[in-house]
Amino acid sequence: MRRGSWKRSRGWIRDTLTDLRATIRRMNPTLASARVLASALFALTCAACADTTSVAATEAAPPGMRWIPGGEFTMGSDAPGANPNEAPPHRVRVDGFWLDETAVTNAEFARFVEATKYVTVAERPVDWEEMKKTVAPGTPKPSEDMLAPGSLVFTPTKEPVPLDNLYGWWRWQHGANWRQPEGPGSSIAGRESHPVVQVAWEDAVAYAKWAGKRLPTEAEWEFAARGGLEGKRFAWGDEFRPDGKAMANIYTGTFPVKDTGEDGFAGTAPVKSFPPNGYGLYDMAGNVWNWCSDWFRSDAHVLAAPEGCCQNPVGPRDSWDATDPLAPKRVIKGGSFLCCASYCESYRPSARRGTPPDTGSSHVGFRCAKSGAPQVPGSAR
Ligand SMILES: [Ca+2]
Repeated sequence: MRRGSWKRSRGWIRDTLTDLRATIRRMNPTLASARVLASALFALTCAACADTTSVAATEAAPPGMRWIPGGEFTMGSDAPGANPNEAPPHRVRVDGFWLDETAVTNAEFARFVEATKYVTVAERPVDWEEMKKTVAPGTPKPSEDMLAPGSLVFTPTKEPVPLDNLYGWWRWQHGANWRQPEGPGSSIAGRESHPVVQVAWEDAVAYAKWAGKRLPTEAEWEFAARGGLEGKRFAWGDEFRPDGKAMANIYTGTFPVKDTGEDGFAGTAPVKSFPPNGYGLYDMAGNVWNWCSDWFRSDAHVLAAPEGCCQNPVGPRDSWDATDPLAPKRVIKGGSFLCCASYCESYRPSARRGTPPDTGSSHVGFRCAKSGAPQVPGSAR
């Protein structure tokens, strides 16, 4: 992966602020200081812009990708149960594009790392001499232990807890990364065909560039997730379990105490474990969230709707989350194995969430898109 000096500097700033934020979060659970740092990070990054990696119109079907024909659709939802950030629904058009039929797997990510020696955000050590240049003068150096790399790991609670505090079931785990998603002692052995997790947005972008691809926009992702259906609650229709059949890997049981695995899996599932949608895409609902290229704004649809039908929207120019206004976030879509109707029904195509781009976790992965055209229209279907 080649990176220019400016991008290298920006990436370094993001990395160091990421780790410092995690450190301060440990020292100050209120997260107040972390939000100050997040605000600084926001000032150092530019407005969202689509990476328009493209292919010639005559290029053969990329392996493992599906041609999404494009068209006009209703993005978002105000149906019962939809979150406020999904409204109002509004018309959007997207051009045809290629999309990975599955999330990027551990095996695929391992090939990328082997070829490039890439080190993910969660694996990088913190260089205090560099970091302190980006924080307020006089900021004391955290202890070496606090500066250790790590990531967020889902941890079941011993008993039911109020569902309004996600820190009840997420913990910062030193040593957690894509190779050992639950921290030291865990591994991806036997999970080669599972989606890679513990990847930050920056890691996903790096993989995509290496693969000659890009992340999908939120509009592309939602269009693709709908599988050619219009206005349906789920990627396959309006009934969650048609004929009693599990269609997605979600959380079954009492969240976040016990995942019963009633749908066949507690935790991530191998890709292609559930039926594909109308475009031949797997796991566009559940299993792992997918990073998108857009900045996240909780009012993005409110801002977009009055503009009329938008062609290939790339999302807002900046990030804003009404519930966490100082932390910049990127869009994630699709929900995960941790979603359930009692907590968040985010395996609906319109569901959306923002996540800090420097933050990986054990239920967020990604898949890649590619602009262009099929070799023969319809041949990839
Ligand atoms: Ca499950």
